[in-house]
Amino acid sequence: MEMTWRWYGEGNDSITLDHIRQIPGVSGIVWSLHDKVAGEVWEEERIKEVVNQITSKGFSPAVVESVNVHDDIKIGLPSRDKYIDIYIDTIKKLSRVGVKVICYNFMPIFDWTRTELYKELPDGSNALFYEKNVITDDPKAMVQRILDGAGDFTMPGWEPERMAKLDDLFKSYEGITEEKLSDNLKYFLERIIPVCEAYDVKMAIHPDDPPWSIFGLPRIIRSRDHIKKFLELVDSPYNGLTLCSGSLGPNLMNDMPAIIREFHDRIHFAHIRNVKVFENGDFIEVSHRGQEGNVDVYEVLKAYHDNDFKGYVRPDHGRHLWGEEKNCRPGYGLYDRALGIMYMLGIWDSLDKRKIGK
Ligand code: DNO
Repeated sequence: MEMTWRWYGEGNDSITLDHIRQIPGVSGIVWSLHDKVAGEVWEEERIKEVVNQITSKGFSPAVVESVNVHDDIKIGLPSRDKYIDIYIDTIKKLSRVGVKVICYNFMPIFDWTRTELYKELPDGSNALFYEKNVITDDPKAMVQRILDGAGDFTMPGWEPERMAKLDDLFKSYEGITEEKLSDNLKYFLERIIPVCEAYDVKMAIHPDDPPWSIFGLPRIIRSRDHIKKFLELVDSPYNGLTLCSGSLGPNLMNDMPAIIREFHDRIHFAHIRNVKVFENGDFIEVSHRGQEGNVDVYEVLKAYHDNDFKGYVRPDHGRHLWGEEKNCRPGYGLYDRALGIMYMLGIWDSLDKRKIGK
């Protein structure tokens, strides 16, 4: 596996590339042009500028997270073709600078959703929390909560300009069932995957987070069966997965190691995160150590290791430690993600040694 770190870019992240260089084992930076909204053109100079920053510090720029998909593509409007053309243009440009994997999602309107960004844990740290009862029929109250909580940082998928048009967005999704959303995803994939094959860029869809429908919106990547159906929409290795243990994990029916063993050859990017699920279905993000939550991170890594996984991995969200929440993106502090890397590499190294009989 190739260990990576998600970095939001110069001036847009409290963590610098020099900080990241000091975390053992990180070979790649997961990046994006974070000011681009879905459907916007990515200019070559902007791409090169960020790639040069990354490579000048000795990192690989092979993974982009995300190139966001315009709502018109998800809804299936006639204007989708124009946005798919722009997406294809971006795939080609990214291929030319050495990008191998593009992470994206196909969640209507919202990206990942939490009800509290800084919920205190018993040890005094705090983390992202999801309280089922807070998700009511009123998405606007939810949006306000998230935007207030995020402070100066814009959360991916929760950009204030998009959120201002919430009523229109909800209206345009009326009548979009799971089946229609899946057809629209197929349409998108049928156009882009041949380009990905020609340009050697693998697409890696991110699962729905949380793995159930919210505000009545359809969600189609949230279980083993959904993944199987998704991979069959276009049966090419270039149509693959970002397998996120923390997104699928809150549904305890999702057996992560089993999903990895079944689909490992289509997983191009692994997000590894642990969540603790409470009896009432609420959940909180906890440290990567398996015992602290419901995701058995050892078994997750073993499933990858047994299958000789060569893809990219990143510690997904972490808790906020030692007061860093005052100055970091929610879920994207330095310390807990670095600790998570050391835990994961510790497991991986010992699995390596065992394999060669040491
Ligand atoms: C959460 C991330 C997601 C992910 C998108 C992919 O922190 O894992 O926001 O980047 O869903 O498009």
